[in-house]
Amino acid sequence: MDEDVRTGSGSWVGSGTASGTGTEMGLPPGQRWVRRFIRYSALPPPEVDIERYRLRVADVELSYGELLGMIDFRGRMDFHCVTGWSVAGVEMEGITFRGLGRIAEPRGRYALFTSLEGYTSIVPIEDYLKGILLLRIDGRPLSYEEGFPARPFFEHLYAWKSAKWLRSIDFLNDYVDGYWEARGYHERGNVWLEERFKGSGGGRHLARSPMRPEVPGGGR
Ligand SMILES: Nc1nc2c(c(=O)[nH]1)N[C@H]1C(S)=C(S)[C@@H](COP(=O)(O)O)O[C@H]1N2
Ligand SMILES: [Mo]
Repeated sequence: MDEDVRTGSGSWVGSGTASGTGTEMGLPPGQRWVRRFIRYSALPPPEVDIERYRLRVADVELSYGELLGMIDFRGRMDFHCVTGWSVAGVEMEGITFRGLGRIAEPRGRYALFTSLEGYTSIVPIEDYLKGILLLRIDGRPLSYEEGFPARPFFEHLYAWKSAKWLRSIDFLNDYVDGYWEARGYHERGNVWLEERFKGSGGGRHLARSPMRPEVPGGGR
């Protein structure tokens, strides 16, 4: 696997229909494969009213139906949590951020993601352009626990960047911390470069408990 692909600049983005890489990518340093996701929610999960839902991308608002109509990516990708667990070859469908750029052009140096309940994450714009707006997993819509209706996803970045229950995307010239970045995690979070914590030194994982099974509103 060449270095280009490992840093996430594989050819799948932009071609619209390209394939994900699944386990061919191998396991990034310091990770271990697990079979099941651990569902996290750092903040109390939100209510989701899909009829009223609009994703705001800069100054463009898109309904869930409009988003589904824009899907241009389907493939398998690996999912890596910074705490060390990875899930291989998840079948994902969504909208490439390159494709979405035709409707809401990315400007600035960073993309900031804000979730319905207030969780945030941030990625540099070069990384943004390698990702997708994830809408479907395993051939069906995201479940509520998976962040329905939408979340960004970047195979080459740790999964805390993948903000569930996404409400908006803003393009910024100046860096701001998201939820975990404010707690010491890295500005970019590349899994192949092990960008777990800010600075080179280290840092420690903070406790995060799995999402409680009972969820308010029940989604949908
Ligand atoms: N809104 C929201 N999104 C979030 C989080 C969160 O706490 N709230 N946790 C992040 C972290 S640390 C990980 S590893 C993944 C976990 O995704 P999962 O809950 O679908 O397994 O979601 C990310 N997105
Ligand atoms: Mo995570």
